[in-house]
Amino acid sequence: MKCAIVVLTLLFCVKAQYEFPTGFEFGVATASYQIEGAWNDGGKGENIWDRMTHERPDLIEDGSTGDDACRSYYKTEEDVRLLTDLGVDFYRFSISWSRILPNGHANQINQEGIDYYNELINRLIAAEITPFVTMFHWDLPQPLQEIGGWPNPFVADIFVDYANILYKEFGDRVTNWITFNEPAVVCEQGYSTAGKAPAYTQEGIGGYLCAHTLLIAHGKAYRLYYRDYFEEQRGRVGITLDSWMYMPEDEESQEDQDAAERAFQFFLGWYANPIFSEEGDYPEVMKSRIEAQSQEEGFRSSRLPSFTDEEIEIIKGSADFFGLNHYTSEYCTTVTGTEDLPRPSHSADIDAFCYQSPDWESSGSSWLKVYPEGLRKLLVWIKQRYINPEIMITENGFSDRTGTLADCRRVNYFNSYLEQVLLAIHEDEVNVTRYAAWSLMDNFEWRQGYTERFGIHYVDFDDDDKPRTPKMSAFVFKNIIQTGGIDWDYTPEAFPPCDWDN
Ligand code: GBH
Repeated sequence: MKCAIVVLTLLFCVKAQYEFPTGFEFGVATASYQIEGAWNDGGKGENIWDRMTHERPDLIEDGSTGDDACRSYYKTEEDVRLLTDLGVDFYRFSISWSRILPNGHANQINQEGIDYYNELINRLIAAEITPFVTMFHWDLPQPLQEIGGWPNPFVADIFVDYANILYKEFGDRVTNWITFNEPAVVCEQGYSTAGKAPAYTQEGIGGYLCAHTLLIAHGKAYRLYYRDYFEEQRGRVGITLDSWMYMPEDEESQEDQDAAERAFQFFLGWYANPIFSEEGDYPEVMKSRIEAQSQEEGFRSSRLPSFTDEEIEIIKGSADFFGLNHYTSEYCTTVTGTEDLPRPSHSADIDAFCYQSPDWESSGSSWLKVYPEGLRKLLVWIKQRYINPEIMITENGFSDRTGTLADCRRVNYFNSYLEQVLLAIHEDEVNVTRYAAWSLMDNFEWRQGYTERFGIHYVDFDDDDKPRTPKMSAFVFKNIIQTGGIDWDYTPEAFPPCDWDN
């Protein structure tokens, strides 16, 4: 017993010595469709999530929509007050394309939409909170879906026109831009597996076409900023990629190492290699495997489109920082029964079987299991593969289905994951400069509707006014921001202490 106490104290000392470096910034994140509501107010046009939730309620766990969500469209003052109370350095939110350009095209600008974001941005600046703006967090204008959405290559320039308007209207005050949130989800789930709107099921084809347009759109939007705006606005433009940590099931096995590597390359490398690697373009393993599979399947050419040399150059190096969303991890091994996987498909192309350890703590989301060490390993992986980029963690968080205010499990999640960030910074010298908790408040969790809650503020969705209440995690996060370190013993007033043994 004595030994255990000594060990615990030692552990505590080791943990307690690290602090976030001066200049490290904390924030919280949200996305337009998940919080704004006002789906048809203020001149906004229809987007693909409006369409899907209205026409296919069966695809949403509780049959709900984002029509009202958290009503943030009407609550800029209140939301900025929550942010001020937290003491965050920045607020990561997204702009609804259909609110700015109701039909998706730049020929018709909706002034009311511009006014709304101006109000939000100005309030943030008055509160000394940096606006960190995502241009696209999944809510494509419906008229652009009707011309095919992202698999249509013409959508790239239509996006660049939209980006141009955002730089022009907001760039005098917004100097932190993220073009896309999680392209792998947009493309693979949107166009191949129906996990997100528009819920197409063109497996092995749709996702690759979508990604191709999206990468070109990103590269061009980045170049436009440096051509026309940087000199005056002096901002930064990046992209947010999502990744799990993929680990070999058996560390000694070459086959398992290769399986984890393929999973990495087909999810993260798909976007990171063209943008952040020395050579640019899709990862070799994607090019060769998809080519071979396509041939076997009788396609006339690879299902993975190829970039021109000029496109490779436009995309290569087109990010001033690496935005990273991370929640969970997986072990990978080789698939023996590839015959069972649909052909063609992204998963058959990968040919790896990845799964989560049953020992990891579960959450309110089927896919989210707690493995904090995965974040540190992933940060090191990114540092080594992509020339040590500046990494901003743009999302990390934990869900439950209860909405409890005494959310000790969420507090544990933040403390443990942030501890791993500290280790990555101090022991592995990973250049992490920002951390955003997902999310400022409970919100519309896509196909899970309002059943899964990620907020550090509770939202009462049964009340028409959607009131927000801080959970314990909000106070703990505030304390981390204030002190620059993690304190496991910190118990905010009015909450019972958490029992970390349970
Ligand atoms: C983020 O995606 C999103 O950016 C954010 O909008 C969202 O609210 C938040 O996470 C919480 O989910 O159901 O097994 O097919 C995180 C990455 C990718 C995780 C899709 C869930 C679905 C897995 N997400 N994934 S599954």
